[in-house]
Amino acid sequence: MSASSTFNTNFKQYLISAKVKGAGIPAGLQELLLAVAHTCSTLSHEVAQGALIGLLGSAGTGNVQGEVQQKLDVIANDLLIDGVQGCKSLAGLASEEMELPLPVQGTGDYLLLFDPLDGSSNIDVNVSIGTIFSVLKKQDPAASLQTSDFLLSGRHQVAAGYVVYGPQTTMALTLGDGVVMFTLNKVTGEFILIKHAVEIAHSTEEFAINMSNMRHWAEPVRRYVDECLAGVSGERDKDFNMRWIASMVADVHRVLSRGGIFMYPWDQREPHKPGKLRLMYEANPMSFLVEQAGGASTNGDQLIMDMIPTELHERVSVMLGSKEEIERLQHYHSQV
Ligand code: P6P
Repeated sequence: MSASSTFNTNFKQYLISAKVKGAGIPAGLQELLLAVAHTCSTLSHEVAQGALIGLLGSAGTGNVQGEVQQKLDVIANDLLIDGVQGCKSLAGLASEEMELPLPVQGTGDYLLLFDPLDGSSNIDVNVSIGTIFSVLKKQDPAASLQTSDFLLSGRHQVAAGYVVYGPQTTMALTLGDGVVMFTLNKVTGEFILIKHAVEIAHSTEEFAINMSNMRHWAEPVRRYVDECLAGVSGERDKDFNMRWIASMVADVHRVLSRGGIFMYPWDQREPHKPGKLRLMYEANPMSFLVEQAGGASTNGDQLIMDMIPTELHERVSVMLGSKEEIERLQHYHSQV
């Protein structure tokens, strides 16, 4: 039996048949998610061309985060805006690459937030990068779009996912009733269902963190990592492996695929900033996926999806993955 004959549900067929708490997926949400998926299929092709079509390197511009934009950052942002703004169900969108939200012509009440191309520092060295997206519902559909419409906790997400552009282009998605994965068939341009009911093992022997920042970490993180490094002769009675791809989408995809813990915690390099990663369009969608897969996600003091945002581009300390590891880290933070 050829591999392809065992996977024959495309993204549209999945959305039509999916049920969340017994109810079907609203047509407007299906429309929006199909538009995101179609755009990411196009983006996958662009990313794969790289230097061949002059897409590597800096765009020579900066974003609201004060970061140098890569050419593909700008292209990805423009493609996503063009790809979804025709969706009647969309009320507005927000992007890591734009200071303010963008009202759209749609008359619906969905709000789309995205990091169009996360991990862009890896673009020029051919390491996996990805698109992260989150969908909220505007609480007051009749009113004109305000930034405050987006400032909802992660518990309000109705959908979240990522597309990782790696050896395969794979999408992970949650609609609030588990996590599913699709791989892009690059011949047909369709995302094909490859995995139902993704689950993260509650314990792990693998951690992911940028070790070069060790001297800057807060004590609870230092204690957790030291115990991992002490291995079988230390507190944990087992040896650990370490990974760091420096592309959140790729690191989180590994955690969803084989367990583990991903950390980008607060550190004292910029003490006034709570962390490097952004709450609304990186931490919240990834936390939704991880919780739906049986894991947990914290900033050390509280679950990330319980956090009430105060600004669109706010940053957050992120520790997510296998539940027992997150509980251990939360316990260490509670002792400070
Ligand atoms: P560092 C990519 O730039 C990113 O925002 C995340 O995708 C990734 O986890 C992190 O930054 C990597 O940061 O400091 O290790 O380069």
